[in-house]
Amino acid sequence: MTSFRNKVIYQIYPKSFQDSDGDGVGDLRGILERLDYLQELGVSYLWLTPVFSSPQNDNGYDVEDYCAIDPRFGTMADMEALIRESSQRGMGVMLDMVFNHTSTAHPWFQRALAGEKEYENYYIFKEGDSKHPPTNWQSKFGGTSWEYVPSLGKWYLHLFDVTQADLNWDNPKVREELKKVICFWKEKGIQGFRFDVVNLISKPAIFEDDLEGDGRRFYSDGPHVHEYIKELVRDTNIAEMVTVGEMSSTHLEDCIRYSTANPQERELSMCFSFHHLKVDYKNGDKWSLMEPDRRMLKKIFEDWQLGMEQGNGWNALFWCNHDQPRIISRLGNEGRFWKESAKMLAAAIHLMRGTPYIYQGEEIGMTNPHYQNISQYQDVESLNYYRILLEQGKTEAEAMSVLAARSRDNSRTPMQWSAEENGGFTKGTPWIEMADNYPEIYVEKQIADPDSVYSFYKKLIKLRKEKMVISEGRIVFLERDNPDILAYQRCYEEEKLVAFYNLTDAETTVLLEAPWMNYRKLLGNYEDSQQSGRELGLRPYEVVVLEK
Ligand code: TEU
Repeated sequence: MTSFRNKVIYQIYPKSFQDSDGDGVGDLRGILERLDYLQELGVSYLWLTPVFSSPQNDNGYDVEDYCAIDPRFGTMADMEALIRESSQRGMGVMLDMVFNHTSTAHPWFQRALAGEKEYENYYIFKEGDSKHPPTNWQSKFGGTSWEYVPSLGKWYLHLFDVTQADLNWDNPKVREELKKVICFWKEKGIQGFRFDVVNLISKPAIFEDDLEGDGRRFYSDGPHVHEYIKELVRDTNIAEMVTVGEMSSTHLEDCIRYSTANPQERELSMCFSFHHLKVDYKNGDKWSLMEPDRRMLKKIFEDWQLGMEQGNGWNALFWCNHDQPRIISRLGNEGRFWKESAKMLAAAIHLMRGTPYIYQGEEIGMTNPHYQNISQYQDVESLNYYRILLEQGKTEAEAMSVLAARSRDNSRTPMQWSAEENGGFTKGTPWIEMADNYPEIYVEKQIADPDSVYSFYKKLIKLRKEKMVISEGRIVFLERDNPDILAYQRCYEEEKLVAFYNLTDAETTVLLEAPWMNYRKLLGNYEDSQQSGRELGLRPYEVVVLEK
């Protein structure tokens, strides 16, 4: 049940991983070609973002048929081969269940539009006049979260794109339909599930304006969310599988419940929360730039690590995914200390309490692409906000610099495999432009190099499998008032680790406690160590991990 604690999960964004047929879009056969690479890296599960039949307005998070593969990605036979071949290599495939909403192209929504009352009740339709949306709630992608349907005289709720209509989980028929989807994929041999924005599924009984915000406080960790997740897990019998919920604007107390190890209260294996990735949002606004607040970052790690440990919950540990800019470009250094910062940031989360996730390309230190032109961006959210930023009075250059830091496309550039044209991703034209540094940063170059970022990730994955202190140990934070150094101790019975991370590009020192003087160095990102007596010197972005 807790077998995921010593494993590492690898996230694949299929559209940008490997193209096998030259159409510029990655596909399932492309993933098949790269399974040996993933096995060699040592990861245990492959989470694929949605490959279901979809109009692709939100790159597959707008699902039209949960039980069919989109032809852009391949066929059901390809998916079956992927499940089989991954399993032969000791890896399980996890699929991404987008159950908060469907595409408006989904037959359920189409039947609702055609006037079938039964299907109208699959979604959240509200009466109202065409001029006034039912509430002032905002879509996560900008603008109102309601769309008016003249033929019905009603509005429907879409927390994301206008083509992503929110499902009505209060309707038991909807819950039954979604359980069938889980069972369908379980029978195919899927080993785990990621649930997209699953803490948004339960909407309040009364819909009212949010006078303090954009509406999220009414539906994030909503009234029946725990009940609905428990029911879904119980009725599909997936309690023993690896499951992770993506929790948007969530609370610690709820995440403890979502991921509790208590079998009577079983919901999911673990949670993604995002508070640690908002420490560079000015006033909490993703579209206002600010230098990262490291004090806040450390405080969030402390609260969530200790809180989840005390509450017997479990964190998903991650810096990167398909919605986040690359971490090196954000908290690390793309220039002189590229390699050091990539390794330091990797160790910082891989040695914490939780299950680490690697997002494709993170293991070779991929960076943001530095797009210069708005035509290079593809993402619906980026294009919406570009327009909104201009409407707010920003210049084009200002809006472009915000996108360069914040766009989801920063992580969606193709995987950099080799020195070939397009990094070996495709023989055609990539659907989205490569990052500018693809001729320098690529897999082939790093595989053979024991000092590479790739080799360091491989070591971290191996260490987690070998050492109970990493997978099971308690955590205690050190250097708590020092904004520049993240430091913690892990303890499991007699095993002990102490880890120091210089989060900055300036040299600094820490004072070792007497017992640590006899510890041996387990891991680092500089060849030698700078220790004299009790003083340990830390160079830019240096990590030092000592073991008893
Ligand atoms: O993301 C949910 C989500 O709220 C964010 O990460 C979102 O991208 C961000 O708040 C916008 O600023 C999930 C998926 O990971 C994402 O790709 C989908 O677009 C979204 O749900 C809708 O399904």
